[in-house]
Amino acid sequence: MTTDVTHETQDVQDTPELSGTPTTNPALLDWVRRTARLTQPDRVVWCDGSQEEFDRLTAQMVATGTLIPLNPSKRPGSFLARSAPGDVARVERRTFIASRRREDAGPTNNWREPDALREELDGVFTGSMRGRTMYVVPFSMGPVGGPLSLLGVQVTDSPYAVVSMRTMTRMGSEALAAITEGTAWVPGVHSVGMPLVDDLGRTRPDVAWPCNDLKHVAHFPETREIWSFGSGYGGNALLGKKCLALRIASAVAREEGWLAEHMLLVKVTSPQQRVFHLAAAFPSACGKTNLAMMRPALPGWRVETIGDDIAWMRPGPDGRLRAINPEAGFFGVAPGTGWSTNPTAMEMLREDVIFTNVALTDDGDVWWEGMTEEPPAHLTDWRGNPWTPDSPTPAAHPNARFTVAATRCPSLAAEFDDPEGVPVDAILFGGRRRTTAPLVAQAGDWSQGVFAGASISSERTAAAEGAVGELRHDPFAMLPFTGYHVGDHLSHWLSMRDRVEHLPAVFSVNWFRRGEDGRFLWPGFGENARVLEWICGRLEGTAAARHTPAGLVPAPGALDVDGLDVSPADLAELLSVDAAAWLAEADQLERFFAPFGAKLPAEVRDHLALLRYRLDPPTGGDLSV
Ligand code: GTP
Ligand code: SPV
Ligand code: MN
Repeated sequence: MTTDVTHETQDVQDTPELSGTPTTNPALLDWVRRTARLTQPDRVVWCDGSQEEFDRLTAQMVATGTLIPLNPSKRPGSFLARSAPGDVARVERRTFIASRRREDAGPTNNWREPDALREELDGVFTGSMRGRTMYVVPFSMGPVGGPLSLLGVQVTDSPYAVVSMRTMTRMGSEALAAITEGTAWVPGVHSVGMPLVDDLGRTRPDVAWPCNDLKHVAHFPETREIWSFGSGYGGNALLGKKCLALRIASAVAREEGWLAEHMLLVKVTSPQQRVFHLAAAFPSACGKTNLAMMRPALPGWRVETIGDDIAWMRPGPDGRLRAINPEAGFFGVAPGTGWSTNPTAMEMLREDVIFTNVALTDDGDVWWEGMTEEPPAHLTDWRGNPWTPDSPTPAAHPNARFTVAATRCPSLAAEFDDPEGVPVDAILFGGRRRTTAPLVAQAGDWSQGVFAGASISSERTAAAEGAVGELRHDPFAMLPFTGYHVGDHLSHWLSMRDRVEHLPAVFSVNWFRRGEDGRFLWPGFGENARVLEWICGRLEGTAAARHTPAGLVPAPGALDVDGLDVSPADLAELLSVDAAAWLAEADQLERFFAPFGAKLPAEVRDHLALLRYRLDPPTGGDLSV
C-alpha cells in the first residue's frame, strides 16, 4: 500500500487543492474539500489505519485526558474512556431518516424533509470543527473488495472515533485504494459539535469528552449519506456500524434484493461434526454477543463466532442465503460479562481493548457489575468518582462497552474473513420477555417466520435513551435501524421466498422468562446450547416437536435438560403458550400494526388472524390448522 503518502497532514489553507493526498479520486477530494470548508478545521489528516497512527492518536488522547492508559501488567495495550454523562447511548429521538416522501420512512422512524434537514445540518456543522483536526477515515464494511462488501469514508473531529473505527471496520489505506474514481462509497460526516474557536475567534479549552447537548444522527437513504452531530458515543459516532451497515445498507439491500440485519452470526458444530450456520436477531443488549461467543454446556458441541451484531445476507448462486459479518470488531456490553457467563469474551478482553464507561480499579484495571461476584472494596466509577459497594449507583454505566478487534476473539471462526459468506441454515428471533414468549418455538414456514420477526417485542435496555424495562415492539430487532418503511421491511422479508431456493428455518427464542418471584426460569448463557441442540435437531429432522398456537415447541423429553437445575414446573412454564397472554399479545400487535396501513402485508395480517383462531377456536374448530 501507499504508506509513504498516508497520514498526510494539511493546513486548511491548502484544502482547496488538497495537494499530496493519498487519493486522486476527484469525487472524494471534492467532498473532503467541501466538508472542510463547511466545518473549518485547523487541519486535515488522512488516516492509513497503521499501528503507528493508532499509537500516535492514543498517546495524544492520553495527553488530553480522553483516554486513561490501563496498567500494562493487568490489561496490556488497553485504555479507559469516560464519556460525558449526557452522551452514553444511542439517541433514538434524534435519529432521522430523510426521504423525499414521508411514507418512505414510515411510522416508526423520525422522518425529516431532506432539504429542510440539510439546511439545519448546514447550520450546526458550520465551523463545528474550528480549532480541531478533521480526520478522513476510509473504511470497508466486509472484506475489502468482497462481493458482499460496501465502502465508506467518515470524516470526524474525534480521534476516539478514528481509533474505534480502526478496530470496528477494515479501515485505512487498503480501503482508500479500493475507492477509485467511479466506485460507489458512502460519505459520513461526523462532528462532536464542540468547536474550540467561536464565531468571534475566541478560543476555549478542550475537555476530555467533547460533545454537544444538541444531537443529530441523520441519514439520507436516497443519496446514501450520513451526517452525525453532537455525540462521540458508539452507534452515534462510529458511522460504519448502525448508520451505514444497518440504516443505509437496509435501504440499499431492499433495492438490490438482499438483507442487512441486526443479527449475530455463528457456526455451530454438533458432536457428529455436522456444521450449521445460525443468524439471530435480538434487540440491543438482549444477548447477541453472548450467544455469538457461547461456550456450550453440552459436551461435544462447538460454537464459533462470525459476527455479534450485524449480518448482511444475500441470495447465493447455490440457492442458499449467504451471510457475512460486515464488521471487523466487537463493540460489546461490558456489564454482565464475566467468567461464569461469557468466558470467551473475558479471554478476548485481556489486551488491546478500549473500554468506555466502565469502572477503574485502584491498581489500574477495569471492573463492571457482573464481572466478579464480589465487587472490589474500592473503585473509581464511570464518572470518575470514588465508589464502594455501598454506593447507591452502579460503578459502570449500564451501557458501558468494550471495543476490541474480532481477531482477538478466541472462538472466531475461520469463515469470519470469507468474502463469500456462509450459508444460513436457521434464523432466530428473540427478545427480553419476562412473560408470554416461550423458551423456543419454530415457525411452520417462511411466512410464519416473517410474522415471528415482525412480532418481536422486548423490554427496553440501556443501549438507547429511554425508560429501561418498558415493553416495546421491535420488529426484526430493527426498530431503530431500518432505513425505510417498516411495512416495506416486512414485505421485503417475505419476498426473499422468491429469491432464495433453500430458505433457512425460523425459530423464536427467549432466554429471559421469569417466575412470579422474579428469578430467571432458564439459566441461559452456555446452557442455551440445549436450545441450539433442539434447533439443529429440527434441521436434521431428528428432534420432536409439539404444536402450539405460537409455533412448534419441544415435545416432552425432546429438550435435553440432563443435569440441569430446572424444575419440571419451571420447564413446563418455559415451554407453555398461555392463551390469555397470547390473545392480549395479539391485541397489542394489532395496535402496533395499525399505523402501517396499506403497507402491512396481507400475509402478516392473516397470520395475526390465524394466531387468534388457534388461541380461541370457534367450537369444533380444527386446532391443527
Ligand atoms: P448490543 O451490543 O447492544 O446489540 O447487545 P447484545 O444483543 O449483543 O447483548 P449482550 O450479549 O451484550 O447481552 C446484554 C446483556 O444481557 C448482558 O448483561 C448479558 O449478560 C445478558 N445476557 C446475555 N445472554 C443472556 C442469557 O442467556 N440469560 C440472561 N439471563 N442474560 C443474558
Ligand atoms: C446497539 O445498541 O444495538 C449496539 C450499540 O450495538 S451501538 O453501536 O451504540 O448502537
Ligand atoms: Mn446492536
